[in-house]
Amino acid sequence: FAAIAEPGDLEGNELQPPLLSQEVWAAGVTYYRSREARMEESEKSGGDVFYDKVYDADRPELFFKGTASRTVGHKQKVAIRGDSNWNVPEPEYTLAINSSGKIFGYTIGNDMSSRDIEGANPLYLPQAKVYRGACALGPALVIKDPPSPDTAIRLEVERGGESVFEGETGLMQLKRKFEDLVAYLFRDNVFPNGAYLLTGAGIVPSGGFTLNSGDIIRISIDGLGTLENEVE
Ligand code: DO4
Ligand code: MG
Repeated sequence: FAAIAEPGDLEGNELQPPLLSQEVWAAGVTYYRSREARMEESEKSGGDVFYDKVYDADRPELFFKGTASRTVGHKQKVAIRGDSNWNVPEPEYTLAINSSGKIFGYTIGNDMSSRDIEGANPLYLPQAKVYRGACALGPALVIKDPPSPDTAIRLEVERGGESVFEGETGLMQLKRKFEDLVAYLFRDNVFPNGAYLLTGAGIVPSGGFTLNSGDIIRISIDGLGTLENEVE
């Protein structure tokens, strides 16, 4: 993998994820759009109230997302679960954190999610989120100053040469501070090899959209480049 100051030239090539033995974690419902989408998908199961509450709570939602064996890099294939019919990519600004809890770099994360599984019951969240090929990181670990609030995050899904989904958000919409998310993650916990933390999705495609095999997902973030993955 690559650890660089400026992404760019590397993006034409397939790359390993910038990950060895770190755990990958993710924050949830950190943008209003995610709160809205999760409340809709879980209304029937009665789970909507939990998403509403966590959006305003002091304690954020943090969940385990994966390990190197479940994570792919730039131009490698992400997967959708065989037992799910509603799958979306989630474009997330991602923090590289050392074993002392210091943020030292940034990358792009794709928090692939099976929305019918998480919507059926919030207790199914680990199954909706953690499976082989559920996470993509890259194209590179970028060592740089913290991003400015006007940083844009863009998602595009291409199918058969045509764009079938496009969305844009920005770090300005992120409700929580990076440092607060990291402080909660490290509370009474240990990460001897450091960790990655995806900071949540501000773009969630609406109900009618699901990924298909062969779709190309592109996530572009100012200063971090473009992470591209085909769906297996
Ligand atoms: O609680 C469900 C998942 C939330 C999430 O992954 C996000 O908001 O990005
Ligand atoms: Mg997410």
